[in-house]
Amino acid sequence: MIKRILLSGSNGQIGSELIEELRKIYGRSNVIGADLREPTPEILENGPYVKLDITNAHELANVIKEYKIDAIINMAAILSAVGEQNPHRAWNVNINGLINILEVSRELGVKRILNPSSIAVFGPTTPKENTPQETVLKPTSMYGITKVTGELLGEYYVRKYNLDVRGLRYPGIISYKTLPGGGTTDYAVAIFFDAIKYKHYKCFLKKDTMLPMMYMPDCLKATIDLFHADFSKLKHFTDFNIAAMSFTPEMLYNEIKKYLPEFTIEYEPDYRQQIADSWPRSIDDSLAREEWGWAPSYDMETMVEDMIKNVKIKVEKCEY
Ligand code: NAD
Ligand code: AKB
Repeated sequence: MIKRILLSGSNGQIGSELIEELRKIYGRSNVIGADLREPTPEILENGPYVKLDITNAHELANVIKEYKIDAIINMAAILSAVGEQNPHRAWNVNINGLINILEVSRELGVKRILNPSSIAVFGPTTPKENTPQETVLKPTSMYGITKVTGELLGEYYVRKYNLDVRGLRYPGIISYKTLPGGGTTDYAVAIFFDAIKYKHYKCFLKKDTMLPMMYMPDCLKATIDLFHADFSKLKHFTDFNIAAMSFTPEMLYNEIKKYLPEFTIEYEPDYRQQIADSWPRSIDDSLAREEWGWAPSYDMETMVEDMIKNVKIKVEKCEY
């Protein structure tokens, strides 16, 4: 039975929403948020939080002991676009931070670890359509390299130390509560805010760049369902493909235009185009469906409808 969870990276796009869902299930005081930032009164109002750098194994061990943590969900990471600007930092956080989590968990008896992966594990030589889970993994971005290494490290700890380590490959995650932290798929969030605020968006990817994407409610459901899956029944552990929808910037633009007819777009691809070109166009998630019952609820049309409604509210309240 899991009682106390440490959520590292709790201030990020996914962590800031996942923490609320976990607190509904486990109780507010039993989910400890952790991130690089000093705690603000607003953060502390919501529940326990510690300032923690996961690359510091000593600090991490102290937090696990102090709060009697028995599971860790690690959302702390450097994403693809920021990672290409500072590859060494990406390696340090995504790999040295992760190995600290695995080692400290093994030493202190943490029962379960969930560490997300990404479609960035795939590279230019991977089949692009309906990409299977088991396929060529030769990414060209530092972020992708750290994500493949992270999957393999997790599996190593399962085999070698019998540790319960799980993970899933998120596609680009779309949400409105916390802005994304520097990825290649971030355009699919920024476009909504600019459409509503300025009626114009300058896109950093080409109009026909098809990428796999997912709406946040499905991302949270997948994460919590895999976290709760019966580990003894899993045949795979750290590398589940999950999918919901795939679209290009032009397809998304046309869908948003149905709600905002004056909306215009221009395309000015930058260094992120090369990263996007190395990723799949669509994903085969049949193993997640088979092994732990994964199924998404949102497609592009229902996601856009919900995003427009909620981003309008945010913009009206001047929250962005
Ligand atoms: P994010 O960038 O929004 O948040 C990451 C958080 O980690 C930030 O709050 C940051 O301050 C924190 N952090 C960075 N370095 C840290 C350190 N050394 N110690 C403690 N905290 C640190 O990222 P996200 O989008 O929420 O992603 C969460 C996880 O999901 C990551 O593993 C990411 O690779 C994965 N993922 C995300 C997406 C997506 O589209 N959001 C897609 C695929 C995979
Ligand atoms: C990124 O673009 O870096 C992330 C991801 C797909 O891992 N959104």
